[in-house]
Amino acid sequence: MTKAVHPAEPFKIKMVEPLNMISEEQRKKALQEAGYNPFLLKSKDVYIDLLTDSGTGAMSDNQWAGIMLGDESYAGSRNYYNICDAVKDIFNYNYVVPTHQGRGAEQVLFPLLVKPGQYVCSNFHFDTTKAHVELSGAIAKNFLIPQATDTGTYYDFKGNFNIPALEEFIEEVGPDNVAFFIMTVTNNSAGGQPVSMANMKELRRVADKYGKKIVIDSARFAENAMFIKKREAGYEKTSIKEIIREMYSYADILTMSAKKDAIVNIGGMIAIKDDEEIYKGTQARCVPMEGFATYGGLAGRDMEALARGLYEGIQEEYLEYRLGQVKYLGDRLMEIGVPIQYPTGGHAVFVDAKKILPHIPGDQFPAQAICNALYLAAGVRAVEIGSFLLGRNPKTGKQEESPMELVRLTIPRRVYTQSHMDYIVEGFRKVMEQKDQLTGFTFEYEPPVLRHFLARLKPLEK
Ligand code: P61
Repeated sequence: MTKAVHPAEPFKIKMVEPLNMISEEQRKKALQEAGYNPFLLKSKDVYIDLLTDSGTGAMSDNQWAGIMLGDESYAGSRNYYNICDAVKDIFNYNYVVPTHQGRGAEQVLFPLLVKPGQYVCSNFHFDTTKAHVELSGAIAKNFLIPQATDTGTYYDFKGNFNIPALEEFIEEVGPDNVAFFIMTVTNNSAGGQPVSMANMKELRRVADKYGKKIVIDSARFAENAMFIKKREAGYEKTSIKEIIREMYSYADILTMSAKKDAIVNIGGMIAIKDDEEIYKGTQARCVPMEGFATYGGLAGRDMEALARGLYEGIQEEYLEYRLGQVKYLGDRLMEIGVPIQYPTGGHAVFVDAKKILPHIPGDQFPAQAICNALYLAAGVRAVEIGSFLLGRNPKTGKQEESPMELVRLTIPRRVYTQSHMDYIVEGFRKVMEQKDQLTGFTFEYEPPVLRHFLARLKPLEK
């Protein structure tokens, strides 16, 4: 194993936000009051916040300057056209409908693409995506590759769509029962793992064979492009923008939570390559749900920050630092014996809780047990990506079996430094010392949809 190296930041810090550390006694109380669910903690009680990389990034001086140029016209704001220009330039897509965030794009778009009872097929639906597929009356089906769940073994593109399994499934249920394909880049639930260009091309072949559309769930499109540049033969010298243009040439539509790779605190969009009918449909649905079709729930100033963020998020120097910081944390955790999804993904280190706590079964949420222990030990807030997040089968009400039980240490963009990463590692060292004493959790309150946001838990006896 090579020694972990933290990359130098390609920026300097002009504004700071103080952090607060409460005592261990106070953390115990805070966690109890939060029903052992880190989503219900108050952020003032968190020292380092790794809950998500969504909307938590630091905007640049250039983006803040753009905020002052917000055109708050109800219709036809110039900032909307700046997004359209950026999207045309970066993705080569012709039509844009802004939305307040990623799930806004999903709720506007999906009902236009499905008939009730059809399947939507993905390399992996993130939870809001799955929820909106189901709300539109369809069934979400995931096609991970086997390497994705073998956390300890290196594979370049663990995020790939399992194409042979997809084709077999289509033949089995019949093409008419499949609505469309959604490719998530990077594959968040598999560990922020990238999808290769070859895999995208292959999905296009299958889509053409059956006459299906491809949507790219684009939250982390730039990180995915950087992985292609670093790992896929033939792309070493290709610019990130050219890689992105090729990725999107194989798809038809994108939905985006711009709160990730476009480095804004709020925002999202649907963009469409050239299908005017779908564009008109999304515009019409956007109006009652998100807002007029040239602002979609965003202020003009938010749209300007987004247009500028799209360019900042694809800078190669920045992406080198970004992936390097996440790798540093992963390497350091491995040095102290923490099993992780290897190699590290783009936005987070995913710790394999199944391996650390083999005594806690999936339906008692082992990864949640580690999140809670980490908060108590160090004031670090992580998030469970496993059975707790996955939820129940909507038909049978049974807990779905999660292929992995992961603790996600999600790194906000341009926010934390090497010392913070080192501090997180020390927190984990403490958790590893107590691992055999940790117990599972059960529900005290379980909401019917996207339960993990608001659920309350209680610890089980040993
Ligand atoms: C995240 F705990 N992700 O990873 P919106 N697609 C993809 C996402 O990662 C994603 C969305 C669509 C979040 C925020 C989050 O249960 C949770 O802008 C690949 O959040 O609406 C969001 O984009 C939706 C965290 C979402 C959660 C749901 O942290």
